[in-house]
Amino acid sequence: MSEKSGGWLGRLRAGLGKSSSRLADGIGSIFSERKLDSTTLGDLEDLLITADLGVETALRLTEQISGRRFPADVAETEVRAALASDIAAILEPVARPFEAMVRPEAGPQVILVVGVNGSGKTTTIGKLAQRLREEGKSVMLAAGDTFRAAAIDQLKLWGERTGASVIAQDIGTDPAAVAFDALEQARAQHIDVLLIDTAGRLHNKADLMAELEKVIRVLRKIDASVPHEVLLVLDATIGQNAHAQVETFRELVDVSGLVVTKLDGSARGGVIVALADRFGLPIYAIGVGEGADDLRPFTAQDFANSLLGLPS
Ligand SMILES: Nc1nc2c(ncn2[C@@H]2O[C@H](COP(=O)(O)OP(=O)(O)O)[C@@H](O)[C@H]2O)c(=O)[nH]1
Ligand SMILES: [Mg+2]
Repeated sequence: MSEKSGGWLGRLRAGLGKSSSRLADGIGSIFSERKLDSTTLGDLEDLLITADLGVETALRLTEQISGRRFPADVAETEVRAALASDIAAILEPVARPFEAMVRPEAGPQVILVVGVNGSGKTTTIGKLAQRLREEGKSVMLAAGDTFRAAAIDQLKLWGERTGASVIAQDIGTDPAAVAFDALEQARAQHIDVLLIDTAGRLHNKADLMAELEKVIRVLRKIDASVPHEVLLVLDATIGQNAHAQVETFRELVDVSGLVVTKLDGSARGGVIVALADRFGLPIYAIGVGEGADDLRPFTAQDFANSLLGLPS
């Protein structure tokens, strides 16, 4: 995969800039002039909460720092390094880079992609298609967001860009019909991976649930083992609201993993730590830009170091 200016770690760093400098500067000002004691530990906890790590996670991380029995005049860089390693330990179990399944003759691997409008579903599908194509897989995209014509066109464009075939019907078509048609064609054409786009109109939760349930139900008429993955795409810039989205979508569908997007922007990267700690869902990849190559595996120590402004 091509490395653009600074590489993905550079872009992740730049994206995490806000969260990262807030944390690094904050720790600097807490520990540079003052001793490590219950007051400074309280300040550290507040800082972690402000950086989107969540109350419970912030409390636990602070307790772990306290438990390390640092000398009272500990250097702030040592506190940062310790935090990075504690955060990496939280992230390690969920950092599971997405792997395509090997399914000879058994039909395509089916991946249903869900999330609210604007979270980055269609773009993530495009990026995944790009990656899978580079790995030599055949890929089909199903335009299951039939609510807006622009969404269908956007998916078609990703198909052209990546060499994935696209199954689309008219705007307003039942998404389940599109998904059914796509799976039949993917099987007939011996496609390796079928990625199914969906609409994310969360303001009508009952409708969305019915829509997603129907998509899954009709797909299972063809192959009872599908979908193999339900990817929930989350926009990192929404911060703590990501928790509510995970909870809501888990009520609607059996989410198997997360992709967190827009970590290149004015990101609020701390939220990933809170999500990992609270839900334990695998984080398959992160989005660090709008381009085809801007999907990256999520790696625990790199991410933790970036977040704390430390070199990797
Ligand atoms: N900067 C940045 N923009 C992204 C990323 N992922 C998606 N976007 C942009 O976010 C907007 C919404 O993405 P889209 O895929 O259409 O969201 P959907 O409604 O969930 O399908 C688009 O302008 C995308 O280019 C990312 O990782 N970084
Ligand atoms: Mg879309």
